[in-house]
Amino acid sequence: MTLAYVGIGSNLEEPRAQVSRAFDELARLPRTRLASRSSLYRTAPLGHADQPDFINAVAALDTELEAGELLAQLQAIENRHGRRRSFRNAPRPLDLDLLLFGDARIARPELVVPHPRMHQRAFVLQPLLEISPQARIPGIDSAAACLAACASQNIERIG
Ligand code: A4P
Ligand code: MG
Repeated sequence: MTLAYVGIGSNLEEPRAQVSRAFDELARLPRTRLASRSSLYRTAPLGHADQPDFINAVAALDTELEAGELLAQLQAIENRHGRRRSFRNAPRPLDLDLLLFGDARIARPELVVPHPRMHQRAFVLQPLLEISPQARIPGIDSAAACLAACASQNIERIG
């Protein structure tokens, strides 16, 4: 059994509903239990700035899946939400990122864990810390220390 964390993001087509549905779908994954869900957060877009605000959240999963199997399940959920892969950081109805997979460090072409940008993103770190105050990012630092370095990013808890 592995404790994994998944980052959820949406900024198209009723983002709050997309994120709520994503939690329900994560809860139904095979050989997996949804251990906790963060609040929802409204966050300013990072990267490509000319797009709507995001709703972000983080889910904790207890899973017997391998990391690659879990990534495939996340991509299947994204596709069911009408995800079209256009350009990097494009607006999207649903983005699911595998943030942490136990204390694993993975560097495959299709899967990098810890997620390589999570430690720079308040929209990941704040919901992660809400459900896991002691979280550590293997090879980097505690999530709390990383969040302290992202203080300028605009993020609002909306419940
Ligand atoms: N991939 C590798 N590692 C992982 C991982 N740990 N989790 C590969 C998920 N996927 C991983 O992802 C591209 C490829 O990354 C996949 O084929 C997978 O094999 P994608 O989801 O198709 O493309 P993307 O999401 O556009 O790119 P990327 O690099 O995942 O973007 P990010 O870093 O996820 O950033 N601003 C706010 N406020 N909130 C957001 O949620 N999200 C982004 C997207 C930008 N700005 C944002 C937000
Ligand atoms: Mg992604």
